Amino acid sequence: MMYRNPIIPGFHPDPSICRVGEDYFLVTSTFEYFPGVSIFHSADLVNWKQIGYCLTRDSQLPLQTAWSSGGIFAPTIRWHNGTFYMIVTNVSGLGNFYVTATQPEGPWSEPILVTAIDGKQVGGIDPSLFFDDDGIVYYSGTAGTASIDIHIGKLTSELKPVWTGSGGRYAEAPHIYKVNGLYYFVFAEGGTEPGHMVTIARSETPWGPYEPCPRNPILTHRDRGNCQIQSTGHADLIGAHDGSWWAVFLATRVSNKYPNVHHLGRETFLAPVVWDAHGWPTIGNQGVVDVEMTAPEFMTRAESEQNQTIRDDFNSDALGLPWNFRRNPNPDFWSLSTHRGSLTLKCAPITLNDIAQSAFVGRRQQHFNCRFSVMIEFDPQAQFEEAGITVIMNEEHHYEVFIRGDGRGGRAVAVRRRIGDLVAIVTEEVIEVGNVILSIEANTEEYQFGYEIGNGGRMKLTSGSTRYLSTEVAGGFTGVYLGMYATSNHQPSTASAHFDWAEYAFE
Ligand code: 6LW
Repeated sequence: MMYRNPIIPGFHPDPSICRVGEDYFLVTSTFEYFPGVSIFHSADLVNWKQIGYCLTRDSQLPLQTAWSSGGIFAPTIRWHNGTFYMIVTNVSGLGNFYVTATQPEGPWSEPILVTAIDGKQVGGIDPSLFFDDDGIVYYSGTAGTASIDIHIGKLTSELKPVWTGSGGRYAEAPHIYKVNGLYYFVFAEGGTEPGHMVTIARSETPWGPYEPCPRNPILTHRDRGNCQIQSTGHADLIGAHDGSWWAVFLATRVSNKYPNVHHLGRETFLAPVVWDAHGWPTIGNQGVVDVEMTAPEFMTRAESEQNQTIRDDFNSDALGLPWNFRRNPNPDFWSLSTHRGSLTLKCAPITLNDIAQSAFVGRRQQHFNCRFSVMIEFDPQAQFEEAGITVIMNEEHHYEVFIRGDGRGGRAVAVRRRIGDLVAIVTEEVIEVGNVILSIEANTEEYQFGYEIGNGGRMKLTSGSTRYLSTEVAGGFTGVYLGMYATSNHQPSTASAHFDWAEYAFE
């Protein structure tokens, strides 16, 4: 059987994986989004289901002032003796820390900060843990490798650069494994852009000296300019329960029209790992991976995630797993109980342009071709009161279709594009009273904005290019989100918008 990459589409970078018997758990980075660190379960390495988040409380995830692409960088997940450990960096708050849980769905513990022997917190990013057979636990990160007292998070040796990589820039994402009695040290190098790669070295002790693999890099698409898959790197290896080996790693997908930019973020990919007679691993086809690859033998069903419509009627007391806030939610700005059966967002003074907790609830765009639509009830009294839906990469790069007061006692539907310091309302039409369906329809090249009111049928407004929301244009480490928002544009207001339902349909 074949499987398709990415195994987890949309903005899900820096994957890390662990196995408990025949169950697999995987975590990914979440940056400024709340809750933090998505956790997935799979029984076959191909079909993944999100089961929760590791960081769900403000005390675990201070992001109030996180800039876009700040916050939560690359996590590592490990399981040892009945306990899950998820170690990660919050570059906007807690630094390097870990949380533990006995059940992967949580609850996860309060953060345990990683401190050096001098008592200062350990710096750097990309922390990882390795549990050796002799009971010693090792911490590795961009600051180096040391042994750690895993009960209190304190290093018990000096941090050492045990292997510094094969010479590529940005040696990061270290992980240590023990395979057939040897210690293997995996790194990402080259930066997370198209020069990205995975390299490996081995040693008889965790401390080195490490001998680099003669075939480094063991995974890269840096010279594959025509490939739809770019920037492969940041891998974590896993020995499966049937003895086969696999790598999960991040990569991006580009389109024919825009081969040098990507906007869906860095996604999670899977490739087979084969160990050669000399004890060195090969990832994929000599370091190259495809969209379609041969599945693990224990995969029993093909993927089911095709042509689906995911609808949320907001009838439950809690937000569904796909929904996120930008930074910690402000409880005054959102509610599922004010207007039963709908998500209420208050016209908060904060706008999507501010590095602050706005009234926003959104989900990842995970597919090139998709449609995000909502039914909104909103009666603005003033022009500064607006609510609608947005496709957003960061504060400076987003498009929205929204309703606002028309300045003459009525209301209007409008489309705004913000691309860097160019901000423009590109279309605006007066609309009658009543519920409105707002929609953003995406293909690889553009977002088409539209609305529907009464029996008027679907009205097309203008469109916006996907290119200007790409990482290469907007910067950062995330991918675009589709979300609902409301704002009073820094004015005092008591208005609210009610979203009766939201739908994400994809091909
Ligand atoms: C992460 C680093 C990287 O910490 O990007 O691709 C950084 N690799 O290892 C943010 O995801």
